[in-house]
Amino acid sequence: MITIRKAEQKLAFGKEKGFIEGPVHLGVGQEAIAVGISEILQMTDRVFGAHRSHSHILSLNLDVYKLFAEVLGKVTGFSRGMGGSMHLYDKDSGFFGSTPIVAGTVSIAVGAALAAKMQKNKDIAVAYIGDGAFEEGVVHECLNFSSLHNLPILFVIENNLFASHMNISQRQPNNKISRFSEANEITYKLLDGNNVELIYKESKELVDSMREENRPAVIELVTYRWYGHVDWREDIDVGVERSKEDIENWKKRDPIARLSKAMKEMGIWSSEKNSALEKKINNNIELAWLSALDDKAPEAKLLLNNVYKDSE
Ligand SMILES: Cc1ncc(C[n+]2csc(CCOP(=O)(O)OP(=O)(O)O)c2C)c(N)n1
Ligand SMILES: [Mg+2]
Repeated sequence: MITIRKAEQKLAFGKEKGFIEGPVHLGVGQEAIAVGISEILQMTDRVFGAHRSHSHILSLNLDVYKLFAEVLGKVTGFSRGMGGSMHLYDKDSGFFGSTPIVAGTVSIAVGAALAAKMQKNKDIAVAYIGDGAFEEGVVHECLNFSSLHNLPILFVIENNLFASHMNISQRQPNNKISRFSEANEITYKLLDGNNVELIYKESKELVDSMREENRPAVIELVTYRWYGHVDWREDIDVGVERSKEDIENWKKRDPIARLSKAMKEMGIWSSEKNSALEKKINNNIELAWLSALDDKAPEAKLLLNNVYKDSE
């Protein structure tokens, strides 16, 4: 969680200082979700994300250098520098892709779950879905289809209460999104999205039974992003329901500080160990950033490669 946070904070810096060309959607404050979920996955599971997916890919493959290179448009990146922050892909670790089209990967995740069921290998698909993405019609078709056809797919709702600059109270009559799973007779859990231990335990229970029974499940995790919708700004000036006070209150529920405190109370962690770990991570992040900055961009003539299946 600390590595993911510091990597995203480095991207915030890189964007603000003009090193990064494309937009970066940061999930600082939401790290517990992907980390808690990824901990229970096996390498052959099929995970799909969207525009805010740095934590999704890093929690499967903590290669910060490859993420930095990708976001900086370098050939050494996860998608060879051709995707940027919103088109991340790392098949070897099970990250089957992200795209900026809101809810654009959810039906593909359902297809991956159908394939897993046909292959009978007990793999599952995971679709990360924002509270805004959940308002897309295709998600409801996906819930329906996966329930009817008994598909092993975990719909992970990252409910950070915002879709771009609009609070959920301006978009929905009720802020509990998991209520839609009842309509499709899908098991669901509604949890504190800033408690990594809880997320791990509760989703493990769901996933263990999904692997056996080929059923979908929904897990809704309530959280908050510290930055605004995109890049490094806080958005308190554009968000109708987002104030400095809200951000400060949510920072008190910081998933990393909470875990650290709980571990200290159990006697298995200390301030000294924490500082040493942070120092080591800071060094790694700095090295990864500097080497990615030094790397080359892909050659222009490669631009159309990979557009069609058989192109070189
Ligand atoms: C189909 C589509 N509609 C609209 C947009 C513009 N857009 C980008 S992100 C976003 C909000 C998504 O909110 P949510 O799913 O809650 O994810 P979050 O940004 O909170 O992580 C919107 C409307 C888009 N990229 N694609
Ligand atoms: Mg949201």
